[in-house]
Amino acid sequence: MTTSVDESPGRGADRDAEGQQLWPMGAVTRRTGIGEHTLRAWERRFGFPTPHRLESGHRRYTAAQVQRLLLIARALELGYRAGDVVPLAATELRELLRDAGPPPASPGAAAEAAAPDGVLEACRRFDREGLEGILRRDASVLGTARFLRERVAPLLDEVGESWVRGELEIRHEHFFSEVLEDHLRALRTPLQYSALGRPVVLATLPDELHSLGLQIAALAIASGGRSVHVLGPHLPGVEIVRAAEALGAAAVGLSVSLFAPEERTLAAVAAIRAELPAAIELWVGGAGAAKLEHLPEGVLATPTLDELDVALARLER
Ligand code: B12
Repeated sequence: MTTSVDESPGRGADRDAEGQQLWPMGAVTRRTGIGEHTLRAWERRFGFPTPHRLESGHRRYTAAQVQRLLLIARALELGYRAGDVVPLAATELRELLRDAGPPPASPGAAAEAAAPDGVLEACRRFDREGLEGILRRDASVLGTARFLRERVAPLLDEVGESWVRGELEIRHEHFFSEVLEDHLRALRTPLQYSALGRPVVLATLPDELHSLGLQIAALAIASGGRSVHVLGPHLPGVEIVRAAEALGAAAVGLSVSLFAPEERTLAAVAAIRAELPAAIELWVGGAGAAKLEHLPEGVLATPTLDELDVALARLER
């Protein structure tokens, strides 16, 4: 893990009074691997990180806070406990990381640290049972919201980066994606029966094969009690519109990955918005949505699950 903030926070980037760029929570989570729930818990418990708040209530973090969080993440990887390292200043953390070796890890910390390795190893061995076991345990220990934010999202980043580093092959990534999709579907199915309200319809645009975002968003929506229909990946805009009309949808949600070309995505989104009845909202989520500048009018960017929660709460009213 690097310890410098060298990425742009992307769309939704605001500036503080000094003109310093501020990071939305989803971007901080992706950059540091620290879950949104954990960030909020540390804020309450340790007073760090205390973000700027937008009028909407959304949190925005400074580059210095992100930098310190990266150091904390590194210390946690080494087995330090949150209570010992979150309150430390960046200089103290740097000293700790430079001078000290890993402390004897507590059993809890060891289990936390072992999780990504266990998953990667299970993928390399095509060990479906082992992988399902890890996912089942994490989902039941953490509950759906935390499982999605603190396990699934960091694991996908880890799998993607392992592939880039050549530590996992494409066959392993496919294997992981399939097992994860099955698991997310299995968690959602029982919730579908009690879900209420006009549904949210989820799909990806043509040539976008990253469908896990749909399953993640669908589970988040169903666990909030709202009905949801997943139409799957690689769907022409006109088909999405017709399905949304037929289903009496409250909203259409598109999942856009980092792979999606911006111009083509914006054109496709604009075409769908133009065709879609005004009463049906159009949301664009996923890491690729965070990069899109100038979304057409009437289209809402929901790049993170927190933003999805806000959009869902608004639908209720
Ligand atoms: C799994 C995966 C695949 C799988 C997808 C399987 C599947 N069934 O989905 C497979 C193997 C098919 C695949 C293929 C490819 N992939 Co790929 N893939 C990934 C990986 C590891 C995870 C993607 C993912 O699902 N992320 C999780 C998403 C869902 O998280 P998120 O976007 O942040 O979304 C969050 C929220 O916004 C919310 N959300 C998501 N969608 C929506 C929608 C709505 C409406 C809402 C409200 C919320 C919401 O859910 C998430 C919660 O955390 C990423 C690495 C990564 N870290 O993303 C690479 C990655 C996206 N792939 C990449 C590439 C290059 C490819 C290929 C071109 C590889 C190749 N040479 O063939 C192809 C392209 C295929 C295509 N045409 O689309 C690159 C893209 C880089 C770039 N900038 O272009 C990445 C980033 C890997 C990397 N590090 O380089 N990939």
